[in-house]
Amino acid sequence: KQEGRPLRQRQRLLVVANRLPVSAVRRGEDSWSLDVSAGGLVSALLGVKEFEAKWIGWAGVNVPDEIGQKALTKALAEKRCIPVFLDEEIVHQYYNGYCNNILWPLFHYLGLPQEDRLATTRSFQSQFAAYKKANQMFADVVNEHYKEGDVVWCHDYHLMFLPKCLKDYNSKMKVGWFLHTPFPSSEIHRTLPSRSELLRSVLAADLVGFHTYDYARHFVSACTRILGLEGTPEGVEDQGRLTRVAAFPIGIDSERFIRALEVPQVQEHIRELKERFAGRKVMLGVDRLDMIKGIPQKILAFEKFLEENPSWRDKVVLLQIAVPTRTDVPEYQKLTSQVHEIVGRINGRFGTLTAVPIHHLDRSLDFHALCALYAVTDVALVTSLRDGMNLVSYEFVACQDAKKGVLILSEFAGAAQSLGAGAILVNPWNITEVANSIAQALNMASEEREKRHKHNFIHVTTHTAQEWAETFVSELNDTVVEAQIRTRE
Ligand code: ADQ
Repeated sequence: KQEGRPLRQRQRLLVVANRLPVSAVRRGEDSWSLDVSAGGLVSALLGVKEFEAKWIGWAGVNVPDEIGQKALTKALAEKRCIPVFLDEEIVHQYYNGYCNNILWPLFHYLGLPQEDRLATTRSFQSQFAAYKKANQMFADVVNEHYKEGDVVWCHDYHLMFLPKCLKDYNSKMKVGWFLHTPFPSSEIHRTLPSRSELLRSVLAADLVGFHTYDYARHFVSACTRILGLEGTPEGVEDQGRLTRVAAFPIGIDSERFIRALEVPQVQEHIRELKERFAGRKVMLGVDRLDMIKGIPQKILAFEKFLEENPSWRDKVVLLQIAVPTRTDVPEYQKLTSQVHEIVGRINGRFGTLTAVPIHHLDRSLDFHALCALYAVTDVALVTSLRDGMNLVSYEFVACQDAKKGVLILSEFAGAAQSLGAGAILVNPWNITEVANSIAQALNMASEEREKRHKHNFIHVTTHTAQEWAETFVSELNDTVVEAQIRTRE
């Protein structure tokens, strides 16, 4: 990665993502209440001070009437957000269908949907058509608000068709695209019926970014093998035009977590949790309830650990906080019941009248409660089957400077490449290996814990979300400037 050169003052950055960072609730015909989420991406982009960032995306609600749309647009403008209105049918076909049922599992090596092949093939075509239509609707809104000199940063697998739509409008628009998931091996990507069209569209961007060098390499291989283009150390070349491809590993706003630990409310939570679990080691899992997170595998590994280590049975507790997502997709409903069944069985098997080994919560926790949990944890268990990066592992490390707990981390999470030296890396499919790692983590001597924690803490506090955003945007600016110089020459 290049060192960021000084950025121009107050250039506008249009951030385009499927979802806006707000939840909108309708209070009346023309009134809305908005709740701005304080996730990593939001704080990362607020941190890029040289830019005036505006968000463009879907507000997550269906607003069929003009009065409602106008009122929501006005309310969002105060939060520097611009809505894209998608109707229910488009959301069903584009978001639940093509994005979450096709691209998401494919990019995480879970393959294309296999049941009822014919129906899938038919719906595949209509879902891809809806995907392109939705991307065009995003492009229309970007184009309407774009001013010369703006930089446009498109996010994630929902918007792979967007770079092409934008360049069709205006070839001089500076367009970057970043993928938050893994990009799979080209052998996986080539099973996708729309493989070439999506690759070509992404290549229309000036800069294409991934979390890890491996994902970037897979993308370049897909372009060379499937499209027959030339891969260079800089990216992909097509008829003299270079699309720069590089790795930009994301981070978190670590200061926000570290500061939170000083808040009286968080300290009170910490005291309560310590009291509640006194005499027991606390193990923690925090995940969206998604098949990629390997939650059943994690719980089965914990069961195996209890089976093989009877002396630990009343001395350790696993807290699994799993926030439900995509609840209208049947596979996610099945996963919820599967997890409940396994947890019930294990608690029945190893629980006593006064204590159970697993506390499983199907919900999200507020920021302060989450920080307190991270702080009291002895061992965090991140066992994703695949994960673009995994920010939970970063958040845990940021909150552990006092305790110096152990991170068990899947080797298939992007974070394994940055936190691997401090964590215990595991293959989440190997239940015995994960069970042994739990024993290793719980028995680890304090000097080793300190050494491992220090390594990871330095990484998490220096490779922040803000640095990630600045580097990407600065490199995007440079790429386009270079392209313009080439044209002038
Ligand atoms: P996600 O798949 O959502 O993100 P992750 O990176 O772990 O995964 O981020 C999840 C966020 O949600 C974290 O900030 C976490 O604190 C929060 N969260 C999860 N469960 C929660 C709960 N029960 N209660 C409260 N908060 C909860 C996608 C990719 C990742 C990539 C990120 C960023 O799948 O691989 O790291 O984008 O690029």
